[in-house]
Formats: sequence, structure tokens, C-alpha cells
Amino acid sequence: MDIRYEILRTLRESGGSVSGQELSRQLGITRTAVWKHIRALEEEGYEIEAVNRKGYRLAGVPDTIAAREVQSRLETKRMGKEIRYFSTIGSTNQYARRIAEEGAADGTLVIADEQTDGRGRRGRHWVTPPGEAISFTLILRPNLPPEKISMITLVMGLAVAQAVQVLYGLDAGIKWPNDVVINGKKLCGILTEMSAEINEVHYIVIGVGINANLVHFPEEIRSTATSLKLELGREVNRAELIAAVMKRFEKLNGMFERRGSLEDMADPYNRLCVNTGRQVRVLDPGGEYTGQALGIDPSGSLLVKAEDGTLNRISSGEVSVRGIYGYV
Ligand code: BT5
Repeated sequence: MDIRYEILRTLRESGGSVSGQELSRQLGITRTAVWKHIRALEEEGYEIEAVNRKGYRLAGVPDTIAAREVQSRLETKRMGKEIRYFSTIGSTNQYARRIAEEGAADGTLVIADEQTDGRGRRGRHWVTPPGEAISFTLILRPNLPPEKISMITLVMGLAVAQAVQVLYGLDAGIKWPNDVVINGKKLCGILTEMSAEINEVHYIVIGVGINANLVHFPEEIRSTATSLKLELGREVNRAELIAAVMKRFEKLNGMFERRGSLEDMADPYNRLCVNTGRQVRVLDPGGEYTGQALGIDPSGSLLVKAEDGTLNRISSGEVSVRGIYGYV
């Protein structure tokens, strides 16, 4: 048991103050030990007020995504039950794949404050400066056939978009299949990778990068990227957002795994999908064409009505879809 984590959780859940005596009873340690842990938490940047005779109150938390801060906010059973945190790492997806190979448990969450080699799809680069971005990777061992795994990216996209809407009231949308956008600019990218045989999935890693408090983007993405701070005009607490995404994802993923399809969430997905009803250009290896996106079906494919009237189902990975009007 991590005592400091238990202290934080107790103070946070009480919403007010908790006496040293109560903490010492609950945790089975002396009051002096409680006091020492409180001091150590203060050194980590937590503001803990000593309220006369009443006890301790959590008055301020640092904007950190270190394991303890995220863990004490999680309200999940499966997602994030084990957390590995790094202040800097190459890529959380790459690390997650390595520990998954070595047997890391289902639900393990890898979080990094900075990535020096963050990855997008097809080896593209993902920008993750320290202290500002959110990057994490979730390891799952789902009991699903390999051909269903690409749907998980959509489930995560919906979880991120909903969490952003609920926490900040921002109009977040989803650009099929793997981006969360605000005002036509990219806020979040998702990269799902899997290790599988023909009939069996060994593990999957779902990597999520969210531009939380970034303000300065490199030249090449300045016109296409945005952040929560830029949209809101204030900083957001990154740990709070990670916990909210985990909670939403656990619920939505439960629905997905029970059904084996996106049937229960196609409607909410399509309401948030910025492609729905829009003209898109489909970059099909067999020939490019334009059409109108109608939204996803329960398998996660995007339905596109081509100009000649034919209805095509596009599954993620096979083709990329670009809006004719700018980034979205
Ligand atoms: C993605 O790829 O959008 C998936 C990104 C996944 C990143 C997470 S972070 C945690 C985990 N660990 C990793 O190493 N990766 C995952 P894609 O659709 O290929 O988009 C990549 C493109 O987005 C780049 O080529 C840039 O144009 C743009 N881009 C790069 N960094 C960005 C950022 N921070 N915000 C917005 N756009 C960005």
C-alpha cells in the first residue's frame, strides 16, 4: 500500500479536513508517521493546510501526472490498476509494448511527462514537450478477435471527446478514425497497436496524446493543432483529465466488449464525428474519389456515398480520408 497515495485519496474524498488521529487509525500508522508523510507530500508540491484541531485539508495540488496523483483520482476497476510513470521517455507506446511482451497485466497504464520520440501512425512524429502535454498508453488483453481491435481506437476517441466536453464544456469532435478536434484543429491523436496471431490477440496498446497546456507548436503544425489551454484561455489539470478519460473509456469499452461491436455507441459517435454529413475525399489505393460521409456503422467503418451514388464502407487503416475543406 502506498501510504501517501492513501492520504491524498482520503483528503480528496472527504472534501474537507480529516484529523491526524483519523488518518492514523485508517492507515494503521502513528500520528508522527502521518505528519512525516504530509511533509513529504508538501515537498512534492501539494498544499496541505493544517486546520487547528480539525486536522489536514488538501488546499492545492501540483499539475503533475505522476503516478500517485493520477492514481488517487482514478475511479476505475480495470483501467490504470497499475501505473508506470516516467518524467521522460522515448515513446510510451514503445515502452508499453516491451513490458506487455514481458507479461505486464491487463489495465496497466504507462504515463510520461515528456516523450523524446513520440510516434504517430506510419512512423510519423508526435510532439510531446515536458510539463504541458499528456501522453499515456494503456495495455489491454481483450478477449476479442484481431479484426475487431481497430474499433478500440474509436472507443478511445469517443472517451476523450466526451471527457473534454464534460470537464471543460468545449465543443470537441472526432475526425474519423483517430483524432479529437476542436474548431477544426487537432487536439488529440490516438495510436493503437497490437500483437496477435490469426485468431488470438496477445495484447494491444492504446496510445493517447492530448495537447493539454501547450501554447507554442512547431511551425509545421501551428495551423492544424490546438490545445485545451489555447481554447479555454487557462491551464487544465492533466491528472484530472487522464482520470476522466479512463473512467469514460472503461464504461464505453465494457459496452464494446460485451457486444463485440460499436452498436451501442454508433449514435453518440456520429453526433460527435465531424465528418458526418460532410464532403470527403477518399484516398483509396484503387483510385481517389469524393463523396459524402454518412457516419460510422456498428463495425466502425465510415460509410461514404460516392458521387455516382454507390455506398462504400471504409475501414480504418485501408484508406485515409481528408476533408476537402482544410484539415477537418
Ligand atoms: C496520431 O498519428 O495522431 C497518433 C498520435 C499518438 C500519440 C501518442 S502519445 C502517447 C503514445 N506514445 C506514442 O509514441 N504515441 C502515442 P497521426 O494521425 O499519424 O498524426 C501524426 C501527425 O500529427 C504528425 O505528422 C503531425 O503533422 C501532427 N502532430 C504531431 N504532433 C502533434 C501534436 N502534439 N498536436 C497536433 N498535431 C500533431
